[in-house]
Amino acid sequence: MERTFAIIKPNAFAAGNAGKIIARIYSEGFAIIGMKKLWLSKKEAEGFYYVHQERPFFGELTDFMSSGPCIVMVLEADGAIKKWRELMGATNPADAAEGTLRKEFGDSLEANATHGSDAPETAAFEVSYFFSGLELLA
Ligand code: 3AN
Repeated sequence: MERTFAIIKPNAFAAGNAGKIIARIYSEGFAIIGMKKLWLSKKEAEGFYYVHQERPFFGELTDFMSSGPCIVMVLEADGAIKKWRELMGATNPADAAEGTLRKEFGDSLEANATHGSDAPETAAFEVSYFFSGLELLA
């Protein structure tokens, strides 16, 4: 079993789509072993996205991620990292395949509804940024 880190981003939460996304996570066979609702501060969003700090969109991305509540989760499944990225779809909702979460719930490249770790090392960092071991209930 593998773990990955996921976010239901502020646009999807504000639009009332968190329930539909969570239902889809279960129907696709993931276990949700950690979950909480948070409103990130700008500083917390900057810390989470520090790998993108040199990118031109860093300021806008961290403004957006701290613009309202989101839901952070730890998902578990066989091959969870790749499986969750496939369910999310392409980063830009305009390029995302039919049936993916970003196609259905994404509004723009920035407000693309969901986040998912891209590799085991980033999953380990991202899980530990938001959750302690005690909060992960397998
Ligand atoms: P992914 O989340 O699919 O791994 P990354 O790691 O390339 O994509 O980008 C991190 C986040 O930054 C994305 N989720 C997206 O919302 C945002 N982002 C990526 N490229 C841009 C861009 N050109 N303009 C604004 N936001 C962007």
